[in-house]
Amino acid sequence: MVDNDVATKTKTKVKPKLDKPKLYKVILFNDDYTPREFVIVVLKAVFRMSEEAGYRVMMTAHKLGSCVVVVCTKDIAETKAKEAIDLAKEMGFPLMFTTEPEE
Ligand code: TYC
Repeated sequence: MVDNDVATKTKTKVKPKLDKPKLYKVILFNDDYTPREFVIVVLKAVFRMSEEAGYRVMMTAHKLGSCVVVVCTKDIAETKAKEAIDLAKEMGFPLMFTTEPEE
């Protein structure tokens, strides 16, 4: 017998296509009562922003009425928005954040 019966196996790689997780925006809203400095404190503490980034986001909300703070997964967006609202509430400020799906 000739020894040429080399096995030729075809390996099929299974690569399941997972749906990309939908992304959500966290939106900051302006109000007439929360001090500017405190808005920056919240943005730095909850969203790990630098002073400069926090200032820019705060001023954008202040001038235009709202500003997107971050885009992330639904879970993280909802958790961060709640943390930020709670921190402001503790200090007696009506600072508001909401989440909404990105188009
Ligand atoms: N408008 C507030 C003030 O003049 C400051 C402020 C800025 C509040 C941005 C909320 O999202 C905000 N004290």
